Amino acid sequence: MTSPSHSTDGLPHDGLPHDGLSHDGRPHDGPPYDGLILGASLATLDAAAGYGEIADAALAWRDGRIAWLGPRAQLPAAPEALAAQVIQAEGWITPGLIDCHTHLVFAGDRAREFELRLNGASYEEIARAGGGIVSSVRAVRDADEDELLRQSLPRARALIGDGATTLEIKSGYGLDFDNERKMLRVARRLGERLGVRVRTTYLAAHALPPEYQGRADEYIDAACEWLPRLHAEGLVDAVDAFCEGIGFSPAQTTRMFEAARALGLPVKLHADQLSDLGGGALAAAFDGLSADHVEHTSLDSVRAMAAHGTVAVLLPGAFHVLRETRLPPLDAFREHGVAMAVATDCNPGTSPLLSLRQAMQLSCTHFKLTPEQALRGATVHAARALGLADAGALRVGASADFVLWDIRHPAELCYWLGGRLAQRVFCAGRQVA
Ligand code: DI6
Ligand code: FE
Repeated sequence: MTSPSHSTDGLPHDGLPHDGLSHDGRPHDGPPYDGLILGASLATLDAAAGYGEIADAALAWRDGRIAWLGPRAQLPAAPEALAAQVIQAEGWITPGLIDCHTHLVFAGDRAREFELRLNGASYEEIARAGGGIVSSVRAVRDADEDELLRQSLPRARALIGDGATTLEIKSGYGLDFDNERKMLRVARRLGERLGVRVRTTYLAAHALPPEYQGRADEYIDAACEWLPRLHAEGLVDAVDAFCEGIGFSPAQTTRMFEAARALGLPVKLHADQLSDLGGGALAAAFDGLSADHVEHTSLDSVRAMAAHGTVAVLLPGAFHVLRETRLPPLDAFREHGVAMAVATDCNPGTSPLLSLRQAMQLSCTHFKLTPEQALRGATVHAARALGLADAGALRVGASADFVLWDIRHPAELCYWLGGRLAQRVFCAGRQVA
Protein backbone atom coordinates (compact mmCIF):
# COMPACT_ATOMS: atom_id res chain seq x y z
CA MET A 1 0.00 0.00 0.00
CA THR A 2 1.12 3.50 -0.59
CA SER A 3 -0.27 6.43 1.37
CA PRO A 4 -2.95 5.99 4.00
CA SER A 5 -5.91 7.23 2.04
CA HIS A 6 -9.60 6.98 2.53
CA SER A 7 -12.63 6.12 0.52
CA THR A 8 -15.70 8.21 -0.10
CA ASP A 9 -17.09 7.35 3.32
CA GLY A 10 -13.83 7.83 5.17
CA LEU A 11 -13.20 4.10 5.40
CA PRO A 12 -9.78 2.60 4.93
CA HIS A 13 -9.19 2.21 1.24
CA ASP A 14 -8.22 -1.44 1.06
CA GLY A 15 -11.76 -1.85 -0.16
CA LEU A 16 -12.98 -3.79 2.84
CA PRO A 17 -15.28 -1.65 4.93
CA HIS A 18 -16.47 -4.36 7.27
CA ASP A 19 -13.41 -6.52 7.33
CA GLY A 20 -13.05 -6.74 11.07
CA LEU A 21 -9.29 -6.73 10.58
CA SER A 22 -8.84 -3.73 12.81
CA HIS A 23 -10.50 -5.50 15.71
CA ASP A 24 -7.24 -7.03 16.89
CA GLY A 25 -7.02 -6.73 20.61
CA ARG A 26 -10.80 -6.78 21.08
CA PRO A 27 -11.33 -9.17 23.94
CA HIS A 28 -13.06 -12.35 22.84
CA ASP A 29 -14.93 -13.80 25.82
CA GLY A 30 -16.82 -16.38 23.80
CA PRO A 31 -15.55 -19.22 21.65
CA PRO A 32 -12.25 -18.76 19.83
CA TYR A 33 -13.69 -18.50 16.32
CA ASP A 34 -16.39 -16.25 14.88
CA GLY A 35 -17.55 -18.94 12.47
CA LEU A 36 -16.92 -22.52 11.49
CA ILE A 37 -18.08 -24.41 8.41
CA LEU A 38 -18.01 -28.20 8.45
CA GLY A 39 -18.43 -31.16 6.18
CA ALA A 40 -17.62 -29.85 2.70
CA SER A 41 -14.43 -30.62 0.76
CA LEU A 42 -11.93 -27.79 0.49
CA ALA A 43 -10.05 -26.84 -2.65
CA THR A 44 -7.41 -24.70 -0.93
CA LEU A 45 -5.23 -24.08 -4.02
CA ASP A 46 -2.50 -23.57 -1.46
CA ALA A 47 0.25 -25.33 -3.39
CA ALA A 48 1.91 -24.89 -6.77
CA ALA A 49 -0.28 -27.55 -8.39
CA GLY A 50 -3.48 -29.47 -7.77
CA TYR A 51 -6.67 -28.38 -6.06
CA GLY A 52 -5.22 -28.81 -2.59
CA GLU A 53 -8.12 -31.04 -1.65
CA ILE A 54 -9.11 -31.68 1.94
CA ALA A 55 -12.11 -34.02 2.15
CA ASP A 56 -14.71 -33.73 4.94
CA ALA A 57 -13.04 -30.57 6.13
CA ALA A 58 -13.56 -27.78 8.60
CA LEU A 59 -12.71 -24.12 8.10
CA ALA A 60 -12.85 -21.56 10.89
CA TRP A 61 -12.42 -17.81 10.86
CA ARG A 62 -11.98 -15.00 13.30
CA ASP A 63 -11.84 -11.23 12.77
CA GLY A 64 -12.24 -11.69 9.04
CA ARG A 65 -9.30 -14.08 8.64
CA ILE A 66 -9.00 -17.82 8.29
CA ALA A 67 -7.99 -19.11 11.71
CA TRP A 68 -7.99 -22.87 11.23
CA LEU A 69 -8.55 -25.36 8.42
CA GLY A 70 -8.06 -29.09 8.04
CA PRO A 71 -9.88 -32.41 8.21
CA ARG A 72 -12.94 -32.17 10.43
CA ALA A 73 -11.70 -35.16 12.45
CA GLN A 74 -8.71 -33.07 13.56
CA LEU A 75 -10.70 -30.17 15.00
CA PRO A 76 -9.22 -29.30 18.39
CA ALA A 77 -12.58 -29.41 20.23
CA ALA A 78 -16.28 -29.96 19.73
CA PRO A 79 -17.60 -27.55 17.06
CA GLU A 80 -20.08 -25.82 19.38
CA ALA A 81 -17.25 -25.00 21.76
CA LEU A 82 -15.22 -23.45 18.95
CA ALA A 83 -17.57 -20.97 17.28
CA ALA A 84 -20.83 -19.18 17.84
CA GLN A 85 -21.85 -19.75 14.24
CA VAL A 86 -21.47 -23.36 13.06
CA ILE A 87 -22.54 -24.18 9.49
CA GLN A 88 -23.07 -27.76 8.38
CA ALA A 89 -22.23 -28.00 4.67
CA GLU A 90 -22.06 -30.32 1.71
CA GLY A 91 -20.30 -29.74 -1.57
CA TRP A 92 -17.02 -27.90 -2.09
CA ILE A 93 -15.45 -24.74 -0.71
CA THR A 94 -13.04 -22.76 -2.87
CA PRO A 95 -11.34 -19.43 -2.31
CA GLY A 96 -13.59 -16.49 -3.18
CA LEU A 97 -13.28 -15.77 -6.88
CA ILE A 98 -11.35 -12.65 -7.90
CA ASP A 99 -12.47 -10.78 -11.00
CA CYS A 100 -9.26 -8.90 -11.77
CA HIS A 101 -10.44 -7.00 -14.88
CA THR A 102 -13.86 -5.34 -15.17
CA HIS A 103 -15.41 -2.17 -16.51
CA LEU A 104 -18.65 -2.87 -14.65
CA VAL A 105 -19.41 0.74 -13.74
CA PHE A 106 -21.21 2.16 -16.76
CA ALA A 107 -24.62 3.49 -17.74
CA GLY A 108 -26.99 2.23 -20.41
CA ASP A 109 -26.06 -0.73 -22.57
CA ARG A 110 -25.10 -1.47 -26.15
CA ALA A 111 -27.57 -4.26 -26.93
CA ARG A 112 -29.00 -2.32 -29.86
CA GLU A 113 -25.50 -2.00 -31.32
CA PHE A 114 -25.04 -5.75 -30.94
CA GLU A 115 -28.24 -6.28 -32.88
CA LEU A 116 -27.28 -3.80 -35.60
CA ARG A 117 -23.95 -5.55 -36.03
CA LEU A 118 -25.63 -8.91 -36.46
CA ASN A 119 -27.91 -7.33 -39.01
CA GLY A 120 -24.83 -6.45 -41.01
CA ALA A 121 -24.16 -2.84 -39.98
CA SER A 122 -20.53 -1.72 -40.19
CA TYR A 123 -18.65 -0.06 -37.34
CA GLU A 124 -18.85 3.23 -39.21
CA GLU A 125 -22.63 2.97 -39.50
CA ILE A 126 -22.86 2.10 -35.83
CA ALA A 127 -20.69 5.06 -34.91
CA ARG A 128 -22.84 7.34 -37.08
CA ALA A 129 -25.93 5.96 -35.34
CA GLY A 130 -24.36 7.11 -32.07
CA GLY A 131 -23.00 3.72 -31.01
CA GLY A 132 -19.61 2.48 -29.89
CA ILE A 133 -17.56 3.47 -26.90
CA VAL A 134 -18.52 7.16 -27.17
CA SER A 135 -22.14 6.22 -26.55
CA SER A 136 -21.09 4.70 -23.22
CA VAL A 137 -19.10 7.87 -22.47
CA ARG A 138 -22.17 9.97 -23.18
CA ALA A 139 -24.37 7.76 -20.98
CA VAL A 140 -21.90 7.89 -18.08
CA ARG A 141 -21.56 11.67 -18.34
CA ASP A 142 -25.36 12.05 -18.39
CA ALA A 143 -25.92 9.91 -15.28
CA ASP A 144 -25.39 11.42 -11.83
CA GLU A 145 -23.42 9.45 -9.25
CA ASP A 146 -26.44 7.83 -7.63
CA GLU A 147 -27.88 6.81 -10.97
CA LEU A 148 -24.54 5.32 -12.04
CA LEU A 149 -24.45 3.37 -8.78
CA ARG A 150 -28.04 2.21 -9.26
CA GLN A 151 -27.29 0.90 -12.73
CA SER A 152 -24.01 -0.77 -11.71
CA LEU A 153 -25.32 -2.54 -8.59
CA PRO A 154 -27.10 -5.43 -10.35
CA ARG A 155 -23.96 -6.26 -12.33
CA ALA A 156 -21.82 -6.35 -9.20
CA ARG A 157 -24.49 -8.42 -7.44
CA ALA A 158 -24.54 -10.92 -10.31
CA LEU A 159 -20.77 -11.39 -10.12
CA ILE A 160 -20.86 -11.78 -6.33
CA GLY A 161 -23.82 -14.17 -6.47
CA ASP A 162 -21.74 -16.34 -8.76
CA GLY A 163 -18.83 -16.44 -6.34
CA ALA A 164 -16.76 -13.26 -6.72
CA THR A 165 -15.52 -11.69 -3.49
CA THR A 166 -13.02 -9.27 -5.06
CA LEU A 167 -13.83 -7.01 -8.01
CA GLU A 168 -11.37 -4.88 -9.88
CA ILE A 169 -13.26 -1.96 -11.42
CA LYS A 170 -11.87 0.46 -13.98
CA SER A 171 -12.80 4.01 -14.83
CA GLY A 172 -12.56 4.95 -18.51
CA TYR A 173 -16.02 5.98 -19.66
CA GLY A 174 -15.84 9.42 -18.05
CA LEU A 175 -12.76 10.77 -19.82
CA ASP A 176 -12.78 14.06 -17.95
CA PHE A 177 -11.84 14.80 -14.36
CA ASP A 178 -15.33 14.96 -12.87
CA ASN A 179 -16.66 11.92 -14.68
CA GLU A 180 -13.62 9.72 -14.06
CA ARG A 181 -13.92 10.72 -10.41
CA LYS A 182 -17.61 9.87 -10.43
CA MET A 183 -16.90 6.39 -11.80
CA LEU A 184 -14.20 5.70 -9.22
CA ARG A 185 -16.42 6.93 -6.39
CA VAL A 186 -19.17 4.60 -7.57
CA ALA A 187 -16.69 1.71 -7.62
CA ARG A 188 -15.75 2.42 -3.99
CA ARG A 189 -19.41 2.74 -2.99
CA LEU A 190 -20.18 -0.64 -4.57
CA GLY A 191 -17.59 -2.30 -2.35
CA GLU A 192 -18.93 -0.55 0.73
CA ARG A 193 -22.53 -1.37 -0.10
CA LEU A 194 -21.99 -5.01 -1.01
CA GLY A 195 -19.29 -5.93 1.52
CA VAL A 196 -16.76 -7.15 -1.03
CA ARG A 197 -13.23 -6.03 -1.78
CA VAL A 198 -13.01 -3.54 -4.67
CA ARG A 199 -9.74 -2.53 -6.30
CA THR A 200 -10.07 0.56 -8.47
CA THR A 201 -8.06 1.17 -11.63
CA TYR A 202 -7.71 4.55 -13.30
CA LEU A 203 -8.23 4.05 -17.04
CA ALA A 204 -8.60 7.60 -18.36
CA ALA A 205 -6.35 6.47 -21.24
CA HIS A 206 -9.13 4.22 -22.56
CA ALA A 207 -10.38 6.28 -25.50
CA LEU A 208 -10.01 9.79 -26.82
CA PRO A 209 -13.00 11.90 -25.78
CA PRO A 210 -14.70 13.83 -28.61
CA GLU A 211 -13.58 17.22 -27.26
CA TYR A 212 -9.92 16.17 -27.70
CA GLN A 213 -10.29 14.88 -31.27
CA GLY A 214 -6.90 15.10 -33.00
CA ARG A 215 -5.17 16.10 -29.74
CA ALA A 216 -4.33 12.79 -28.10
CA ASP A 217 -1.07 14.06 -26.56
CA GLU A 218 -2.86 16.95 -24.93
CA TYR A 219 -5.45 14.55 -23.59
CA ILE A 220 -2.73 12.37 -22.03
CA ASP A 221 -1.25 15.51 -20.44
CA ALA A 222 -4.64 16.22 -18.89
CA ALA A 223 -5.18 12.61 -17.77
CA CYS A 224 -1.72 12.62 -16.12
CA GLU A 225 -2.62 15.82 -14.31
CA TRP A 226 -5.94 14.42 -12.96
CA LEU A 227 -4.28 11.30 -11.54
CA PRO A 228 -2.58 12.77 -8.42
CA ARG A 229 -5.76 14.61 -7.51
CA LEU A 230 -7.84 11.43 -7.70
CA HIS A 231 -5.16 9.47 -5.89
CA ALA A 232 -5.19 12.06 -3.08
CA GLU A 233 -8.87 11.28 -2.60
CA GLY A 234 -8.05 7.59 -2.15
CA LEU A 235 -9.80 6.67 -5.37
CA VAL A 236 -7.00 4.94 -7.28
CA ASP A 237 -5.33 1.58 -6.57
CA ALA A 238 -3.69 1.07 -10.00
CA VAL A 239 -3.35 2.67 -13.44
CA ASP A 240 -4.21 1.12 -16.81
CA ALA A 241 -4.21 2.24 -20.46
CA PHE A 242 -5.52 0.91 -23.78
CA CYS A 243 -2.33 0.59 -25.81
CA GLU A 244 -3.56 -0.06 -29.32
CA GLY A 245 -3.82 1.43 -32.79
CA ILE A 246 -7.36 2.54 -31.96
CA GLY A 247 -6.30 3.51 -28.42
CA PHE A 248 -3.06 5.12 -27.27
CA SER A 249 0.49 4.68 -28.50
CA PRO A 250 3.30 3.07 -26.48
CA ALA A 251 4.81 6.55 -26.00
CA GLN A 252 1.54 7.93 -24.65
CA THR A 253 1.09 4.85 -22.46
CA THR A 254 4.62 5.33 -21.14
CA ARG A 255 3.79 8.88 -20.07
CA MET A 256 0.72 7.64 -18.20
CA PHE A 257 2.78 4.94 -16.50
CA GLU A 258 5.42 7.47 -15.48
CA ALA A 259 2.71 9.50 -13.79
CA ALA A 260 1.64 6.34 -11.96
CA ARG A 261 5.18 5.50 -10.94
CA ALA A 262 5.70 9.00 -9.55
CA LEU A 263 2.87 8.23 -7.11
CA GLY A 264 4.04 4.69 -6.35
CA LEU A 265 0.97 3.24 -8.06
CA PRO A 266 1.18 -0.13 -9.81
CA VAL A 267 0.25 -0.42 -13.46
CA LYS A 268 -1.63 -2.88 -15.67
CA LEU A 269 -2.20 -2.70 -19.39
CA HIS A 270 -4.74 -3.50 -22.10
CA ALA A 271 -1.97 -5.05 -24.16
CA ASP A 272 -1.75 -6.57 -27.63
CA GLN A 273 -5.49 -7.21 -27.97
CA LEU A 274 -5.82 -6.41 -31.69
CA SER A 275 -2.18 -5.97 -32.73
CA ASP A 276 1.32 -6.34 -31.31
CA LEU A 277 2.56 -2.97 -30.09
CA GLY A 278 4.90 -4.58 -27.57
CA GLY A 279 2.35 -4.03 -24.82
CA GLY A 280 3.42 -7.06 -22.79
CA ALA A 281 7.02 -5.84 -22.67
CA LEU A 282 5.92 -2.28 -21.91
CA ALA A 283 3.87 -3.44 -18.92
CA ALA A 284 6.80 -5.58 -17.77
CA ALA A 285 9.23 -2.67 -18.07
CA PHE A 286 7.17 -0.87 -15.41
CA ASP A 287 7.03 -4.04 -13.28
CA GLY A 288 3.36 -4.15 -14.21
CA LEU A 289 1.02 -6.31 -12.21
CA SER A 290 -0.50 -7.62 -15.43
CA ALA A 291 -0.79 -7.41 -19.19
CA ASP A 292 -4.37 -8.12 -20.22
CA HIS A 293 -5.94 -9.59 -23.40
CA VAL A 294 -2.49 -10.48 -24.87
CA GLU A 295 -3.82 -12.25 -27.99
CA HIS A 296 -1.04 -10.74 -30.15
CA THR A 297 1.73 -10.76 -27.54
CA SER A 298 5.18 -11.62 -28.95
CA LEU A 299 7.72 -14.05 -27.57
CA ASP A 300 9.94 -11.12 -26.55
CA SER A 301 7.08 -9.75 -24.50
CA VAL A 302 6.42 -13.16 -22.96
CA ARG A 303 10.07 -13.31 -21.86
CA ALA A 304 9.90 -9.80 -20.41
CA MET A 305 6.70 -10.63 -18.55
CA ALA A 306 8.30 -13.75 -17.12
CA ALA A 307 11.36 -11.79 -15.98
CA HIS A 308 9.24 -9.16 -14.20
CA GLY A 309 6.53 -11.41 -12.78
CA THR A 310 3.84 -9.71 -14.87
CA VAL A 311 0.67 -11.83 -14.96
CA ALA A 312 -1.09 -12.52 -18.29
CA VAL A 313 -4.81 -11.83 -17.80
CA LEU A 314 -6.90 -13.84 -20.27
CA LEU A 315 -10.23 -12.30 -21.23
CA PRO A 316 -12.12 -14.97 -23.14
CA GLY A 317 -15.40 -13.03 -22.99
CA ALA A 318 -14.16 -10.35 -25.38
CA PHE A 319 -12.47 -13.01 -27.52
CA HIS A 320 -15.79 -14.84 -27.75
CA VAL A 321 -18.02 -11.83 -28.42
CA LEU A 322 -15.67 -10.40 -31.05
CA ARG A 323 -15.33 -13.88 -32.55
CA GLU A 324 -11.57 -13.54 -32.51
CA THR A 325 -9.45 -16.37 -33.84
CA ARG A 326 -5.94 -15.36 -32.78
CA LEU A 327 -5.12 -17.20 -29.55
CA PRO A 328 -2.85 -15.75 -26.86
CA PRO A 329 0.60 -17.44 -26.79
CA LEU A 330 -0.58 -19.94 -24.20
CA ASP A 331 2.20 -22.47 -24.63
CA ALA A 332 4.85 -19.77 -24.42
CA PHE A 333 3.27 -18.42 -21.22
CA ARG A 334 3.38 -21.92 -19.76
CA GLU A 335 6.89 -22.62 -20.96
CA HIS A 336 8.27 -19.38 -19.53
CA GLY A 337 6.31 -19.62 -16.30
CA VAL A 338 4.05 -16.60 -16.86
CA ALA A 339 1.05 -16.96 -14.55
CA MET A 340 -2.29 -16.79 -16.37
CA ALA A 341 -5.31 -15.19 -14.73
CA VAL A 342 -8.88 -15.26 -16.05
CA ALA A 343 -11.35 -12.35 -15.79
CA THR A 344 -14.68 -11.24 -17.23
CA ASP A 345 -13.67 -7.86 -18.79
CA CYS A 346 -17.34 -7.05 -17.99
CA ASN A 347 -18.08 -4.07 -20.28
CA PRO A 348 -20.99 -2.89 -22.43
CA GLY A 349 -19.23 -3.21 -25.78
CA THR A 350 -17.12 -6.32 -26.14
CA SER A 351 -17.84 -8.46 -23.08
CA PRO A 352 -21.25 -8.06 -21.44
CA LEU A 353 -20.35 -10.95 -19.17
CA LEU A 354 -21.78 -11.14 -15.66
CA SER A 355 -20.27 -14.42 -14.46
CA LEU A 356 -16.63 -15.14 -13.71
CA ARG A 357 -17.49 -18.84 -13.74
CA GLN A 358 -18.64 -18.39 -17.32
CA ALA A 359 -15.33 -16.67 -18.13
CA MET A 360 -13.58 -19.71 -16.66
CA GLN A 361 -15.74 -21.94 -18.85
CA LEU A 362 -14.82 -19.89 -21.94
CA SER A 363 -11.12 -20.05 -21.01
CA CYS A 364 -11.40 -23.84 -21.07
CA THR A 365 -13.25 -24.06 -24.37
CA HIS A 366 -11.38 -21.31 -26.26
CA PHE A 367 -7.94 -21.33 -24.61
CA LYS A 368 -7.81 -24.99 -23.52
CA LEU A 369 -7.10 -24.21 -19.90
CA THR A 370 -7.87 -27.16 -17.68
CA PRO A 371 -10.59 -26.56 -15.07
CA GLU A 372 -7.89 -26.52 -12.41
CA GLN A 373 -5.89 -23.89 -14.33
CA ALA A 374 -9.04 -21.83 -14.86
CA LEU A 375 -9.88 -21.93 -11.14
CA ARG A 376 -6.31 -20.99 -10.28
CA GLY A 377 -6.60 -18.21 -12.87
CA ALA A 378 -9.66 -16.76 -11.14
CA THR A 379 -8.17 -17.04 -7.64
CA VAL A 380 -4.42 -17.37 -7.01
CA HIS A 381 -3.24 -15.73 -10.22
CA ALA A 382 -5.98 -13.10 -10.20
CA ALA A 383 -4.83 -12.11 -6.70
CA ARG A 384 -1.33 -11.60 -8.07
CA ALA A 385 -2.72 -9.54 -10.96
CA LEU A 386 -4.11 -7.18 -8.32
CA GLY A 387 -1.12 -7.31 -5.98
CA LEU A 388 -3.15 -8.96 -3.21
CA ALA A 389 -1.05 -11.04 -0.84
CA ASP A 390 -3.78 -12.31 1.46
CA ALA A 391 -6.47 -13.54 -0.94
CA GLY A 392 -6.79 -16.17 -3.65
CA ALA A 393 -6.01 -19.30 -1.62
CA LEU A 394 -7.38 -20.86 1.55
CA ARG A 395 -4.71 -20.73 4.25
CA VAL A 396 -4.47 -19.65 7.84
CA GLY A 397 -4.02 -15.89 8.04
CA ALA A 398 -5.59 -15.17 4.64
CA SER A 399 -8.76 -13.12 4.38
CA ALA A 400 -11.76 -15.40 5.03
CA ASP A 401 -13.04 -15.12 1.45
CA PHE A 402 -14.62 -18.38 0.34
CA VAL A 403 -17.52 -19.87 -1.58
CA LEU A 404 -19.57 -22.94 -0.74
CA TRP A 405 -20.59 -24.56 -4.03
CA ASP A 406 -23.30 -27.12 -4.71
CA ILE A 407 -21.01 -29.41 -6.72
CA ARG A 408 -19.45 -32.87 -6.50
CA HIS A 409 -16.12 -31.90 -8.08
CA PRO A 410 -14.38 -28.55 -8.77
CA ALA A 411 -14.35 -29.30 -12.51
CA GLU A 412 -18.10 -28.59 -12.43
CA LEU A 413 -17.29 -24.90 -11.97
CA CYS A 414 -16.04 -24.87 -15.55
CA TYR A 415 -18.45 -27.47 -16.88
CA TRP A 416 -21.89 -25.97 -16.45
CA LEU A 417 -22.87 -23.05 -18.64
CA GLY A 418 -25.02 -20.87 -16.44
CA GLY A 419 -27.08 -22.09 -13.51
CA ARG A 420 -26.64 -21.24 -9.88
CA LEU A 421 -23.92 -23.20 -8.12
CA ALA A 422 -22.86 -20.85 -5.32
CA GLN A 423 -24.76 -21.65 -2.11
CA ARG A 424 -23.03 -19.15 0.15
CA VAL A 425 -20.40 -16.52 -0.53
CA PHE A 426 -18.24 -15.11 2.29
CA CYS A 427 -15.92 -12.13 2.15
CA ALA A 428 -13.70 -11.42 5.17
CA GLY A 429 -15.84 -13.77 7.24
CA ARG A 430 -19.16 -12.13 6.35
CA GLN A 431 -21.77 -13.68 4.13
CA VAL A 432 -22.26 -11.45 1.07
CA ALA A 433 -24.46 -13.75 -1.04
N1 DI6 B 1 -10.82 -3.29 -24.54
C1 DI6 B 1 -12.03 -3.82 -24.39
O1 DI6 B 1 -12.30 -4.97 -24.62
C2 DI6 B 1 -12.95 -2.81 -23.85
N2 DI6 B 1 -12.06 -1.73 -23.66
C3 DI6 B 1 -10.86 -2.04 -24.08
O2 DI6 B 1 -9.92 -1.28 -24.04
C4 DI6 B 1 -14.09 -2.42 -24.73
C5 DI6 B 1 -14.81 -1.22 -24.20
C6 DI6 B 1 -16.07 -0.85 -24.93
O3 DI6 B 1 -16.26 -1.18 -26.11
O4 DI6 B 1 -16.91 -0.19 -24.30
FE1 FE C 1 -10.97 -4.30 -20.66
